[in-house]
Amino acid sequence: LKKIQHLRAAMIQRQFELYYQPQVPCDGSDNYRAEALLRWNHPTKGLLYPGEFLELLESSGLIVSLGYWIIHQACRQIKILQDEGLSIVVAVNISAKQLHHASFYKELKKAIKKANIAPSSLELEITEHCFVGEEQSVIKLLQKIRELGVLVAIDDFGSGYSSLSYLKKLPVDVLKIDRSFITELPGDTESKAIIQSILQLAEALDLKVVAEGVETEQQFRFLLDYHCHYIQGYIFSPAVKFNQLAGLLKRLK
Ligand code: G
Ligand code: G
Ligand code: MN
Ligand code: NA
Repeated sequence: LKKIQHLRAAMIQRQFELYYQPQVPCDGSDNYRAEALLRWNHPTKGLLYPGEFLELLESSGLIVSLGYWIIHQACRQIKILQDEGLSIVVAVNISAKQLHHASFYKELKKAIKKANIAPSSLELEITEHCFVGEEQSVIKLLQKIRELGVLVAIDDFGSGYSSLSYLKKLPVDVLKIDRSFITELPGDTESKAIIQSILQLAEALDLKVVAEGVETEQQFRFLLDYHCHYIQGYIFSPAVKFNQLAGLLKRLK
């Protein structure tokens, strides 16, 4: 309970911050992309990662209101980058609780309008947990979100129960290959086969693929050889503060 109060106080005192990790296009184009990742500037413990507080944010329900701040903040920061002449897509993680909240669509629309950005510069990363028990309503919601022009990505793809048939029904634009498969490259035959099939499937369904957690030259090579679209990982950069992002993206191009 005390911990929940700390979280609430942290929100009020604006101790949360969005960091950004580049997703580098494999074709050398300037289609810049980045994933927004939440950080907590704790007054005594220093910089905290979601692993230390996300579960409590979710179980307490605080993720809903903080989540709206996250979306608004990402939209404002997209606008700043666009005003600097950078065309970028920013992906924001959305928990099941946020997506299922009654005002989600309305708030999303409001954030985009208020920041005055193109809806297509925002992407929502959802996981398969979002569909559990709510499949039809979530599909309808995602359809509306995509009609607005916002992009939708499936995060941690391949790690859950996603069967291939369900992809047919899902209104999505991007698959993010789960990091566990990338980690096992290049040695692991099964991981290789799974990544190859995800890339083939994506091509057939006209989806883009982001590989995350890419750390080594060999992993990068493999993904290039099999025509992955975007690479995210420490091989290029960890998530950085917003004010470092534009310079970083230009250097990485
Ligand atoms: O860098 P990393 O430790 O930031 O992030 C760990 C996990 O925390 C990510 O896999 C992601 O699912 C989750 N996460 C990070 N930022 C956010 C956020 O802004 N909102 C939500 N709902 N989850 C986030
Ligand atoms: O939401 P999601 O699980 O996609 O968030 C990405 C997570 O992966 C974040 O915690 C981020 O810090 C982490 N990450 C990003 N790139 C790498 C990497 O190259 N190696 C490892 N170990 N983690 C990474
Ligand atoms: Mn993610
Ligand atoms: Na992920």
